[in-house]
Amino acid sequence: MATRDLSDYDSSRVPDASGMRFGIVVADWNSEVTHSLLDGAVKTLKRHGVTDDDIIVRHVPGTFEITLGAQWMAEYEDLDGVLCLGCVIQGETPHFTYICQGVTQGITQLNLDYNIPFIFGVLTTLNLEQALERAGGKHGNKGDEAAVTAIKMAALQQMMEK
Ligand code: DLZ
Repeated sequence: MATRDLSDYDSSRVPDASGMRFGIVVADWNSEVTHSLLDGAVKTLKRHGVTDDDIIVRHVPGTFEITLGAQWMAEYEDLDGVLCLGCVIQGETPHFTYICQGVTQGITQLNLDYNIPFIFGVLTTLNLEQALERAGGKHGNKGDEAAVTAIKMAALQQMMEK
């Protein structure tokens, strides 16, 4: 299997994010993984110009709760986008499938209902090892990718609004 860092990106092609304001909703289930995603997302937002004051972090118990947490973010904060971070690891029951379907459909619906981007930064893996590899391990950090995607989408909206 390839060991490519999936988070590789050309930082010169990421728009300047100074003045942008983002919410991050992070699930605390599998926190060893999700808190690394959070660290990556915050560092990447700051690297591109977002200030600490413009990064609002809220924790929810599990990935299933991300959708409502993200909706509350959009309702109660003035934001350019919301990053949704979670990690669902396949177990022995179909629970995995239901949580993945719920959060995928939930975040998709939020993107259509609100006029800001909601970024899907949820790992869905077969085991903990695969998750850790994508949360600061050999495959990069999905939190970094979520941050870059959020900035690009917010910049696109600003450009189209003009
Ligand atoms: C219940 C559950 C299970 C089995 N697995 C995960 C998981 O791998 N990742 C995750 O983020 N959350 C999991 N949860 C919790 C659900 O997301 C949710 O918090 C509960 O079902 C309560 O609604």
